[in-house]
Amino acid sequence: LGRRSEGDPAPGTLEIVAEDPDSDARSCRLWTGHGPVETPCFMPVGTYGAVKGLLPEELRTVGSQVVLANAYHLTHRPGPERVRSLGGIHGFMHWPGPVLTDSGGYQVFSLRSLQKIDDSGVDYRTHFDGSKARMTPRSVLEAEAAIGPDICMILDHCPPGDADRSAMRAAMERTTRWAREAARLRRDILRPEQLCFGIVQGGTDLELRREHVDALAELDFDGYALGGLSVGEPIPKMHATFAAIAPRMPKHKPRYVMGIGTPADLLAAIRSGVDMFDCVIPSRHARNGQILTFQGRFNIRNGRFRTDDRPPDPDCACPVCSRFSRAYLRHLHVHNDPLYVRLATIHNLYFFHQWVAAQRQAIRAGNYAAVAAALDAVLAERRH
Ligand code: PRF
Ligand code: ZN
Repeated sequence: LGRRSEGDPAPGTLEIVAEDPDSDARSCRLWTGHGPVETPCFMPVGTYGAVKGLLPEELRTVGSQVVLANAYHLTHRPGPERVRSLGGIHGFMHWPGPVLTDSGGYQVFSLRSLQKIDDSGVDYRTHFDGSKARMTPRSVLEAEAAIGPDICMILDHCPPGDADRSAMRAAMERTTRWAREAARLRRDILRPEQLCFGIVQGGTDLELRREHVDALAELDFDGYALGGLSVGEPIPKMHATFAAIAPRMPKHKPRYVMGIGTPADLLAAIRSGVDMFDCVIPSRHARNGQILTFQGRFNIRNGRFRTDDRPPDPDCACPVCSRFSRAYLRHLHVHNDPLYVRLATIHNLYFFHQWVAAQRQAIRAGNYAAVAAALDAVLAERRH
């Protein structure tokens, strides 16, 4: 893991391994500076350079290939130059595989932090101590150059899901101007093996989205993300946006939907030809007591688990389900033992990776229609 070998394709190379004949689903291999990524791929969230509570080898065990960190958080704590001097993000967190950093374009547009926005960047107040700061397309790339991820997201403007059309258009056009600036600067600022992805905005307005995909495609990024989804819009509209827009994104570049989603969202996105995802659901739900399984979701605090000696998910082969009972997890949770969070996070991440791996294998084996229908049935039977 994480080693580039002589003869590996150049970072940024996307091999399309298989395409499903009945949908837009596809399975690819993306080459990075720290080895290949098999897609579709779910990326756990490690905002500050750690997936809360887990060791790097535990991330491998649950099936993580790429870890997501956030350049915004790392810029404020402990600082990009500090990360650089401590071995870059890979050395700092001792994770040998690929890392992707988000730009923070999402965090600073939350109502609490946004101060002032113009065509060259955004003024905001940090959520750490309320101090003033400024983020520009250049400052984001400079932070990412120091932090050292394999995949760098550029600065974008993510408006709220209920913004009106003119606000959506303004955010989209500003994102395009920032993307032009990032495209112009990236070769001077990033290392050659660092990939740089553009971010498509436009809400659930398909006309805006199409226009934005076409505008960003001209800038020849190494991959393209759909941002601005799962920000309060109705779920069917989000799924319709995947279906209409993902197939229109450059075919020979990776496609990434940011901050998505539930198992149902992942199924809808994969069917539409999306390759990459990240979401806090498996790790955050774990901390809140929510266990995700192929039989649905439950809260481990429920008294009915007091005497339940079955594993969290009888169909799961993870290191938690092969050893521990629901009653034990509940006991740890009730007593606030930190082991509970570790066990629940390991299981939930394993489940998410299995949910995606089952689809990846099916696309490659040529039986995606059947497997996707079976997963649809799982979702219909029990609420996720
Ligand atoms: N932009 C960026 N990061 C993000 C988003 C976005 O729109 C989202 C929206 N779901 C999550 N993370 N830069
Ligand atoms: Zn399990």
